[in-house]
Amino acid sequence: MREIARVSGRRVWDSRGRPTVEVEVALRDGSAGRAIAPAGASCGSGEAIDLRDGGRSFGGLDVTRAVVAVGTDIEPALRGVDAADQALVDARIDAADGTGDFSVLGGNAAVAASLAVGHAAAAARKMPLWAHYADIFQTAPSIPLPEIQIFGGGAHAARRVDVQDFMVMVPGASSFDEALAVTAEIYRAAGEIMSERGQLQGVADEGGWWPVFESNEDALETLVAAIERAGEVPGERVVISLDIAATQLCVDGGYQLVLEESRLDETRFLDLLEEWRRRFPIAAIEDPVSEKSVAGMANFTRRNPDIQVIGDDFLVTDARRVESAIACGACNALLVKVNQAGTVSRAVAAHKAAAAAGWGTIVSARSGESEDVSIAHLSVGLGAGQLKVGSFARGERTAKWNEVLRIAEHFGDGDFAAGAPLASTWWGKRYGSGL
Ligand code: 2PG
Ligand code: MG
Repeated sequence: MREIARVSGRRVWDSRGRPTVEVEVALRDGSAGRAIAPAGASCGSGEAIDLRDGGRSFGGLDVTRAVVAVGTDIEPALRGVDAADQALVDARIDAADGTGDFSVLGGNAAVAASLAVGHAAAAARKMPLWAHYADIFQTAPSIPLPEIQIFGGGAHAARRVDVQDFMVMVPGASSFDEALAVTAEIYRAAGEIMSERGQLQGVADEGGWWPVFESNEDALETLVAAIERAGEVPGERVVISLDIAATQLCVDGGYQLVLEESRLDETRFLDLLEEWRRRFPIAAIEDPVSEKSVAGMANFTRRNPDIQVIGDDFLVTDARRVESAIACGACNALLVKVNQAGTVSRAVAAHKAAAAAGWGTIVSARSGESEDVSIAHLSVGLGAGQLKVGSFARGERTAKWNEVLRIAEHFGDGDFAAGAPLASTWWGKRYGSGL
């Protein structure tokens, strides 16, 4: 019996130098596990509450209340529970909070505890976390296609450009290692181009180059140039993916583009995105409209059935929102962020709801991260086809890519998702059956 004996919390630090919650779980058999809560900057309003102290310390972002809740509420709720019973563990955490949005315990305390229990259970079972997850959630593990940021923008770069993530995917790669290697060349080429133009100014929150551009199109043109300089033909092995994070741009129902000094209504904004996808080899767009605009999301998905339309702030890793989006044809892929949901079980429920409808799922990190690699294991264990953890620099990002490289050694090349998640997109139709 892998009974939980002790659950303790501590304050640690994230990649933005902000406080966050770490939870450590010890089992009666001596096994232990720990996990660290991540934190977003561009958050959906329906996310589990990231509990902060307020006041003056650390800009109000201290986590004393959440850390205390681990000892006063979460430990008593979990003591004696079988750590391998993640559903019961998460139900107990849910009940201890009692609000549904984790505003009492803090989603940060809840998610760190939920993940830490999985690590402890996997240790007790003497198996890797990904294998433990695949077993308890009855999923088929696989190695995901990475989605990697080259330029950071939006809320991660002081709104220097409007679009938040300019990313690439290498669906034409034959292994995870090859996908990373191709991306490394593109990342390097992009840095060289910025340097030659005198525009190299370090990196944004997730390790992508700081976006010194004249316009959003300038960023896209530079990305295409970097792909070419890396010796690739844009749109063949390599495609572009954008996270618009449009909720952040939305003011009074219109979309404000800072560099272009324009304000567009939703129809004209969607026209602009469609113009970009005609000009550039874009295979996926995340949050193209505000989280409030169900009609806009359904409209964009209907008009662009041949790209991935991914819901992040729009769906907040909530199975019920996924079900209603499926019913009205909004989105065709789900971003899975465990801390948006608050527990692993809730995140897995959202993943399963999406996968059952034939949607792709992308397990994702947050802009505030740490050395914690739980989501690398979750993406493999669930067989989610894609993984997004930011860019190719900074240790909190490479920790996750490197962990998947290690895990992939237990798999064959045939277990790499490669372009399969993009099968229904224009890329899949053009190249999917074999490059
Ligand atoms: C997103 C994430 C990661 P944040 O919007 O998808 O890029 O950002 O963690 O700030 O919400
Ligand atoms: Mg997003």
